[in-house]
Amino acid sequence: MSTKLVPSLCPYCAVGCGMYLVVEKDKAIGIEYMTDHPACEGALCPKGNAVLEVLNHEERLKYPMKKVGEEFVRISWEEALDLAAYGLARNIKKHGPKSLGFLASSRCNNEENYLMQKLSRLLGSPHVDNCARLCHSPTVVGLGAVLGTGAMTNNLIDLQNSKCIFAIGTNFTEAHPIVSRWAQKAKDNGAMVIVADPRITSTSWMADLHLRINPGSDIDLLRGMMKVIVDEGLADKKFIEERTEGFAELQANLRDYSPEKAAELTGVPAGQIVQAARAYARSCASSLLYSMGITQHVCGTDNVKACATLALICGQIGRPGAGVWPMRGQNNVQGNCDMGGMAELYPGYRRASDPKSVEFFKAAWNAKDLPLGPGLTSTEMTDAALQGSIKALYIIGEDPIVCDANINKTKAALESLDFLVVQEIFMTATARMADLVLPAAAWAEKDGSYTSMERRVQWIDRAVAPAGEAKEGLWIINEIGKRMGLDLKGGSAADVLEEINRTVPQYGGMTRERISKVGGLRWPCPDEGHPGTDILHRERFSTPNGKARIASVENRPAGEQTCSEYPMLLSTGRIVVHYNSGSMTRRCPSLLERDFELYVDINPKDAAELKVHHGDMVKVKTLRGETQARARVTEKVKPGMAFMPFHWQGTNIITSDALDPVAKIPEYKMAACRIEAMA
Ligand SMILES: Nc1nc2c(c(=O)[nH]1)N[C@H]1C(S)=C(S)[C@@H](COP(=O)(O)OP(=O)(O)OC[C@H]3O[C@@H](n4cnc5c(=O)[nH]c(N)nc54)[C@H](O)[C@@H]3O)O[C@H]1N2
Ligand SMILES: Nc1nc2c(c(=O)[nH]1)N[C@H]1C(S)=C(S)[C@@H](COP(=O)(O)OP(=O)(O)OC[C@H]3O[C@@H](n4cnc5c(=O)[nH]c(N)nc54)[C@H](O)[C@@H]3O)O[C@H]1N2
Ligand code: SF4
Ligand SMILES: [Mo]
Repeated sequence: MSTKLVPSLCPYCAVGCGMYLVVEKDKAIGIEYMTDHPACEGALCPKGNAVLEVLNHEERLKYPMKKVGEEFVRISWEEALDLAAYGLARNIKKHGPKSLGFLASSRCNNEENYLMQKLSRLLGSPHVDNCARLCHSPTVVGLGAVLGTGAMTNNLIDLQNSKCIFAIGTNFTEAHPIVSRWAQKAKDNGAMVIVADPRITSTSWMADLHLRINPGSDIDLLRGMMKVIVDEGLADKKFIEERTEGFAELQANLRDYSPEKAAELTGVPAGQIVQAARAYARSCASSLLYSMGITQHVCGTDNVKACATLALICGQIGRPGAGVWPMRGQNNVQGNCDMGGMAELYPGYRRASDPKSVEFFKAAWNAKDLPLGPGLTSTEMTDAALQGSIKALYIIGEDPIVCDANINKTKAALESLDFLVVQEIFMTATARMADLVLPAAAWAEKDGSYTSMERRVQWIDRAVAPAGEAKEGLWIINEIGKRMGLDLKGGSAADVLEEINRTVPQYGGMTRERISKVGGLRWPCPDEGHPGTDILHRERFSTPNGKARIASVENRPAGEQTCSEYPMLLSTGRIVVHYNSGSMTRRCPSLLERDFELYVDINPKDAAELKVHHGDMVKVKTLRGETQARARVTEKVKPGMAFMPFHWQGTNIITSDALDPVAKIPEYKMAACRIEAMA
C-alpha cells in the first residue's frame, strides 16, 4: 500500500496554517510541512505539530449514545437521528419553535455552519449563535459600525511591511504563534513594536515599548494617544476629511482630556503615552493588532471602536503594512460569522432584524416563513433556559460547561432543559450533560472550507476515514432536517458551497476548484473572475456612503469592582500549548507534559502577604464560587492582580458573566477575587 500526501489545515486557531497529512490505508501516520503556504510558509506551532495525537486518539467518540439514567448507552445512527428529531419536534409542538436554541461550531467548516443556521431558521427559531459571542462579537458589531466590515483589513504576512506594530490586548506569540514570524520580520526591518498589556508576556518581551496598562483602561489609553496626535498636528487631515465623518465630535470628546489624565487612569506614564502616540502616528505604515484584552470587557464594543478610530485619524489603514488586525480565535470563527451563525445576522452579514434579509432567504430557501431576528445570543440563551423559555439545545463543537463565564449558571441552565443534543469528537464536560451524543468526523475526515482570520477561504478534501462510526456534521444536520420534514439541500459539502456562492456575496466567486489550491482565496470575491481581495478599504469603506465613522467613546467601569472582601483583580487567558476548553490539547501527551495543571500567577508581594509560596495549592474565590490552583509566584502580574489560564474547568467557575450591552460578550478579563493559602 502506498502512502500519499493530502493537503490539510491545522484545526486549532484562525491563523489557518496549512500542512500535509501523510496518509496510509485511510489513516494519517504523519505530517509534512507546507512550505508554500501563504500564512505560515510551512511553520506550525506546538499544537499544529501535535494534531495527530488528537485525530488518532483512542478516546474519540465512535458511536452515537443516549443517556439512560446516569449512563450512556450505545445506539444505532437510525435511532439517534430519530431521537434528535423527536426531541426538537416535541418542544416545537409544546412550546413553539422559539423554544429551540442552536450553537454552531467555529471548529467546523463553512458548509456545516451554513446548514446549521439554515436548520435553525427553517424550523422557525432565530436563536442560533456561536463562540464568536465569547470572543470577537465586539469586532463584528464595533468594527462593522466604524469601517463597514468587521474583519481583518490586511493579511498576516503583510505585517512584515509594517514600520510600527501596536499590539493592544493580544498575546499573539502564545495565541497565534506563527504571527510572531511576521512581526519579527518587521522588527528585523526596523519596525518599532509597542505592546499594551497589563502582564509581562512573551509578546511584551518582543516590544520596544511595553505599556503596562491597568486592566479595563484601554479607552483611556487610546484617548490619551489621540489627544497627543490631535494636539501635536500628527493627525492625517486629508484622510480624515476625504474618507471619514465624525471628527468634530471626537475633537470635542478630547477637549478636556490630557496625557496626564490618561496616565492617572491607565497607570502608564504620560511620557510613554506620548512616545507611543508619536511613533504610531508618524510611521509610514502602522498596524494595530488587538484581541481578547480589548473585546472581553463590558466596554468591549467601545474598545474596538476606539482602536479603529485611532487608526482612522492617523490614516493608518488601507495600505500595505497599515490597517487593523483583529486577531480572531478559532480556525473557522470568521467563516461561521460569514455564514450567519450569529443571532443578529443572516448569511453574508445581512441583518436579522431587516425584513429584506428575511425576504431574500425566503426566496433562496423556498421557505414560507423565516424568523425576523435578532435571536438570543448564546449568553442570553443561558438565562432564557433558566427562565424556562428555551427548552431544547442542539450544540455542535462547543464546550460551554468549561468555556462560559460563571459555568455554575450554565450548568443549571443545561440541567433545566427538556432536551440537549451534543455533536462532538470527544466526551466533553458539556457532552456528559446531554441526552444524546452524536459522534462527529473531525476536520481531516470530511470535505469543506474554512475561513481564517485574514478572510482566507481554504477547501480541504476528506483525507482519512472517520473514527469508528463518526459521521460528517453536514450529513448529521441534513438527516435531522429530513426527519423534521425539511430538505436542507445538504447532500454534500460541494452542494452547500454552491448555495453559499449564490447567497453570500463575499463568497460569490469561491468555487471549490478555486479555493482548493494552496492558500485558497480571500474575500470579498464576488464572482468567478475576481482574484479575491488582499487589503480592504483601499479607496472606500464598506459603509453605505463609503466613509468610515469615527467613534467618540468614553470608558465605563468594569462590571465588578475590587472591595475589602475580594481585594484582587482576576484576569484569565491563554497559554501556548493548550487550547480553549482543553478537550483536545489535554489529550495530547506532548502538550500535556509542558503544562499539566491549573495554576494562578500572583505577584511576590501579594504572595508574601498571603503567606503563599511558589508551588503551593491555593483557593481562588469570587462572588460566584471558589476553585483551586497551583500558585506561581511571578513578576508577570503586578501586585493586586492574578492571572489564570482557562484551559481547565476550574477557572470559569469563578469568572464574571457581566456583559457588554451591545455585543453581549462576558467580561472574562476582570473579576474581583480573593486568594487564600490552603492549610
Ligand atoms: N495557544 C492557544 N492559542 C489560541 C487559543 C488558545 O486557547 N490557546 N484560543 C484561540 C482563541 S478562541 C482566541 S479568541 C485567541 C485569543 O488570543 P488573545 O486575545 O491573544 O489571548 P488572551 O490570552 O485571551 O488575551 C490576550 C492578552 O490580553 C491581555 N489583557 C487582559 N486584560 C487586558 C486589558 O484590559 N487591556 C489590555 N490591553 N490587555 C489586556 C492579557 O494579559 C493577554 O496577554 O487565541 C486563539 N489561539
Ligand atoms: N475564562 C475565560 N474563558 C473563556 C475565554 C477567556 O479568555 N477566558 N475565551 C472565550 C473564547 S474567546 C472562546 S472562542 C471560547 C471557546 O469556547 P469553545 O468553543 O466551547 O471551546 P473549544 O474548546 O474550542 O470547543 C470546541 C469543541 O469542538 C470540538 N470539536 C473540534 N473539532 C470538531 C469537529 O470537527 N466537529 C465537532 N462536532 N466538534 C469538534 C472540540 O472537541 C471542543 O470540545 O471560550 C471562551 N472562554
Ligand atoms: S498558529 Fe494556529 S493554525 Fe498555526 S499551527 Fe498553531 S494553532 Fe495551528
Ligand atoms: Mo475565541
